[in-house]
Amino acid sequence: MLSRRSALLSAFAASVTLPHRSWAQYGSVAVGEKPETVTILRVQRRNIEVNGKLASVLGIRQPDGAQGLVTEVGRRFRVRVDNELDAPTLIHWHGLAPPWRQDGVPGISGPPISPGASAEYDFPLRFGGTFWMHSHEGLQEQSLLAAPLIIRDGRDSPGQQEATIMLADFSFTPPAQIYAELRKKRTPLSSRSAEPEMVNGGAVPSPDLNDVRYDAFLANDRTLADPETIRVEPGEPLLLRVINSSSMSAFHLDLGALSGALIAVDGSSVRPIAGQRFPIAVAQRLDILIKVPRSHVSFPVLAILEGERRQTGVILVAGRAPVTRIPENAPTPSLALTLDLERRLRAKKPLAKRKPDRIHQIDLTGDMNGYVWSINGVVWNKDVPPLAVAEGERVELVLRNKTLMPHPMHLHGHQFQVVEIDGKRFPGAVRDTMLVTPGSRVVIAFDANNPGWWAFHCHLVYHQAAGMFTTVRYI
Ligand SMILES: [Cu+2]
Repeated sequence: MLSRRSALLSAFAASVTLPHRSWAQYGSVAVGEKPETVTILRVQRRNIEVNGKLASVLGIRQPDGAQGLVTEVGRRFRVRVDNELDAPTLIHWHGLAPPWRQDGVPGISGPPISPGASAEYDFPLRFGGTFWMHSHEGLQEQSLLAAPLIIRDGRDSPGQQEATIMLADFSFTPPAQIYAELRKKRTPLSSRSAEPEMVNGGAVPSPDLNDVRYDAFLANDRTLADPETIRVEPGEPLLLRVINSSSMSAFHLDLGALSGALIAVDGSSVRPIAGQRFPIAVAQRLDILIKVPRSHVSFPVLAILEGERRQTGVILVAGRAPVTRIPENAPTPSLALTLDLERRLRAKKPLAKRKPDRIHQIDLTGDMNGYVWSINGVVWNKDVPPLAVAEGERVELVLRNKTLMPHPMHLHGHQFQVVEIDGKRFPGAVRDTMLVTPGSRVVIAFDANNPGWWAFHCHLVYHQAAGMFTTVRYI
């Protein structure tokens, strides 16, 4: 565990120098260039301990055990993914803007990687920030097939203290079984309250939040019964990179006695907002700058499940401070996530002011009854026509949530800006994943500058599997 932990924290990790070779699939290498440095990422099974029991999960590790990848802006993303599983897989680089064939979405960007096979990636990294990587194949994400992808840039100083916190939801029930239970017919609304059937990681009758009953919530693979403790330097600033890699769970990140400044969301800088609690929907990231107190203290950084008391987190330990046990339930249930903070966020580098050339109306539709989720009333299938865009256009997507559940919507291959919430126009955050709360109307804008065929979907893994998925295609 120790080596894995230090890997998560430090991780300018092992790269392997391969002999000069051609990159037939993804472009060529000029003759006389230095040998390529290729980072190998192995997709493999691994064991962790959850609630005192061994859990077999999946992961993405370098040969030295480092999870994921830390690299720098301006370098190329040169990676070989080795599939060491006994099933096909494909890894998506969440938040990056690669050529579309390297985006890692089976059936859209290309085929999955067969067991025992590899795939190669090579593209320039034009912007930095806190990103992540995860399987886009089936329900593998629920088996923790995800890892950090940190791209340092001019915002980072060489010796800065930083810690990455990966949040996840975990069940001992196999993902396919969780999904099958969700798909079973729901009972009518009127009789729901009388039936508290919350068994085996299966479905909870409530239609609004948290429709999977998880066995644990993890921060860097651990629960609060045995949390990760992170040593920090008293009196020094600390950058927290928080990644919500959960399949279904949104949290309130709680800094406890500390306060921090939110400086970036989804890797993109915002005008700093001071606070003690920040919402984080599925697939989103928060960069929070904390001033570590001068005294020798330990303090938890917690993530409280929305609408509930259950929580996870890590313990920051400044100097020689004892670590106190934090309960796995908060004293009071948290509220559902709202867009209150989102309305206050302002991009540091907004898109240029411009009228949209093209607007797509996108209704988020579906029903807990039968667990059917869709876009504009259509469950995703290969015959659904893509949302057309043309290179050079400013595109706006008008998202209206017609359901009772919040949906974190992720656009692949582009960074978009939040430009309107419930009729109020403002230059909001630049993101790659936007929460659309029940009943709300959100407008996001992007410049069509990355030709290809791209996924656009709800990032709740079972909603995506049930059909809340569509594509954007350049014409
Ligand atoms: Cu959804």
